[in-house]
Order: sequence, then C-alpha cells, then structure tokens
Amino acid sequence: MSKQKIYVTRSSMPELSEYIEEIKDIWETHWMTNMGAKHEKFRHRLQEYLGVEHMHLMVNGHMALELALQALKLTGEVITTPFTFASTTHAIVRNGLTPVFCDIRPDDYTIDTEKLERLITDRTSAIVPVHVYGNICQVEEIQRIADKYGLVVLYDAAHTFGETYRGNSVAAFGDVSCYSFHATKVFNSIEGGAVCYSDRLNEFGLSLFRLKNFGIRSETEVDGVGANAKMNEFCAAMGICNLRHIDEEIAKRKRVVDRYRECLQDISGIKLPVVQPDVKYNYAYFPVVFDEQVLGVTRNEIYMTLAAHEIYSRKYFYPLTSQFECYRQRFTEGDTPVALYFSKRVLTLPLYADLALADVDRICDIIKSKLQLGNKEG
Ligand code: T4K
Repeated sequence: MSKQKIYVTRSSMPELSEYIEEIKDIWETHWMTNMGAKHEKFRHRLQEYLGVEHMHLMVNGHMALELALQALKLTGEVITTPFTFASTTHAIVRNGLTPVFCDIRPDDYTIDTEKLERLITDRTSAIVPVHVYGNICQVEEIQRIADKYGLVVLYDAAHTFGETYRGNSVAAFGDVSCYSFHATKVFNSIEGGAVCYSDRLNEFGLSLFRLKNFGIRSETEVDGVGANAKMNEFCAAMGICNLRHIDEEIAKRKRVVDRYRECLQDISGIKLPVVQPDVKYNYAYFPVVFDEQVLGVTRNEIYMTLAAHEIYSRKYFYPLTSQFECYRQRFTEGDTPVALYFSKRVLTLPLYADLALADVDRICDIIKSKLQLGNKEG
C-alpha cells in the first residue's frame, strides 16, 4: 500500500528499454511523422487486434471525432448526449452542426433510445452516441432508428478500446467509431486516436485521410479544408509497445474493479457500475453514484474527503457539456433530467493496472468511514 498521492488514473508505459528499442531505427531513417513506417506498423497491428478492416490513425481522439464528422459532410442537427467529455460536443459544434441533447439511460448512462426518436426533425443528419465509461450503447435499436430515418451513426468509442459486444468488435456498429489513445486511457499512444469505418462508406476513407493532412491530394492539389491530425512516429512507437501488453493491463484492471465491487457492494445509496450482458469489458472507469438522500453525505463531500487523503477521484462527467459556459445560453439542463441527476452524483474512483489492492481497500475504507459504516480511517 502506498501513501503517495493517488490520481484517478496513471498512464501505462512499457519498460524504457522496450521503447528505446522500438524508436532506435528512427535515428537511421530520420523519418519522424507523415505516415511513416511506425505509423503503418501500428495501424496494421491495431486493425488486427481490434478486428477492423478500415482504420485511419489520428493525432488524438478529438481530431478523430472532428474530422470524421467533417468527412461525413453532415448538415443541420446531430443528436447526442451531454453526459460526456467536452470533446464530443465540441467536435459537433466546431463542424458548424447543432447538437440536440438526448437524455441518458439510468442504468448504463448511454443514450436513451426511448427518448431519441422524438428529437428527430427534418434537419437531423446523424446520431452521435457515446459508449460512456465503456458501456455499450443500445446498438441494435440505434441502428433501427437510423435506418428508419436515413441517419448516419457515429459512435464516440473513446472509452471502449478492445471491447467486444456479442463477440463483435465495438467498431463493427454504426457507420463510424472513434477511439482515443490518450495517456489516460486503457490503451495509449501518448496522444492518439483512430477512426474506424464501415465499408458502406465509399468516399469517406479517402476524404478523411486527406483531411488529416491539410486536405492535400497531391503536391500541387488541395481539395479539402483540412487540418493537421497526423500521428507521429514516436506516438506510433509507444502504441506498438503498449499493444504488446494490453491483455495483461486489462486483466490487472479487472482485479482492481473486482476488489472495488467486493468492498462497496450492498451499500444502500451507492450505485456501482452496471454489468451489461454480452460485453467483454476493458475496465476503463469505475463510476460510483452517491445518493445523498439515502447516505446523508454528498458526492462532493466524498470527493473532498478523498482529496484530504491525497486521493484524487474525478467527477467525470460533471458538469454536463450543455452546462458549459460556452453553451449555457443555448441549452436547458432540465431537458436531460437523468443526465443532470447522475452528473451531480457520480464520482469516478482511481483505476489503473498497477493500483495496489491495498490502496483500493484504503480508498473504500475512507469512503465507508465518511458514510459512518464502521471503518477506521476518517
Ligand atoms: N470522447 C470522450 C468520451 C472522451 O472521454 C475523450 C477524452 C475524448 C473524446 C477525446 O479524446 P482525446 O482527444 O483526449 O484523445 C482526460 C483526458 O485528457 C481525456 O483524454 C479524457 N477523454 C478525459 C475523460 O480525461 P482530464 O482533463 O481530466 O485529464 P488530466 O490531465 O486531469 O489527467 C487525469 C489524471 O490522469 C491525472 O490526474 C493523472 C493522470 N495522468 C494524466 C496525464 C496527462 C497520467 O497518469 N499521465 C498523463 O500523461 O482529461
């Protein structure tokens, strides 16, 4: 057990020697970016690991979302949820599209398909659901609705690295899925991301590939208003190394999650993450909901108590993106009451592969003690 500061997560890294070995040949080639050899090696290995046929690597998960939306050439309104990281909503707005916020399901916090259909108008062009915390959206129902109204489905799959649903890669659902390989994720390439897409989309892949490189078609032709969203060779090399250890990392995260469940189960007023049937999880987050009516203690008090012990949990995802200062004038938080309820009560507890089980016990003891459930630490 450490008495060091504990953050909500800690980046997984390979042995330094392994990384040095992987980047050595960059000193021979002097090729550091612009879709070099590491980039291609990483892409092929990832495609194999994730079981996806079409993929482009990106500089980060946000640019994956933003450029994928641009390449889809969407217009008008996009239905999404506000219970997510800033990136999802920003990517929509930065494309000149209007986010229309749908509420979330109380069990797994994904988009509520029972409330989705009534938000569709003749301006709706797409649905952007989030597999939040690695919980899988109701993919079949979303597809049924999308097919009925001719809408594109782009999943924010930032939290789902390596997950499968009914034996299929999560990226197999919808038209496009965007991953994040940020340092804080289950799997990282320092910064990074990927767009996976269905072979139903004809021009999309080429258009996306160009958009991530300034819209360049050839040395003398530029046919798109692109950005620079290329993954560099050092990030790709980190991804290659981390991919070698990912199964072990996920197994270690599972041990931590199992211990949390054991320690916090059956406490009235505490809601632990749901276990969805048919999902192979990656154990990305451990969101716990504290009901102050039952517990007599608020989520914020738990957060502060942990912080006083130098344990830094996070309020992912509070506030709702619809409550951000830059959006507040445009949206009414009361439109998504379930999302509002959970954003005020959820706390994501520290979770990473090397978090000691004794530290999990200590975190739980501190929480229980605050709830006056008879533990020693105060
Ligand atoms: N869509 C969704 C649903 C997302 O959650 C995200 C990102 C995106 C899209 C966009 O993907 P990217 O463009 O980021 O690839 C963090 C991450 O920066 C962000 O990637 C993530 N979601 C979000 C949920 O969490 P912050 O601002 O909370 O991170 P920060 O810097 O406070 O770090 C949290 C903790 O992680 C630190 O306390 C310690 C640890 N840490 C952090 C860094 C940067 C490390 O151990 N190593 C590190 O290098 O946003």
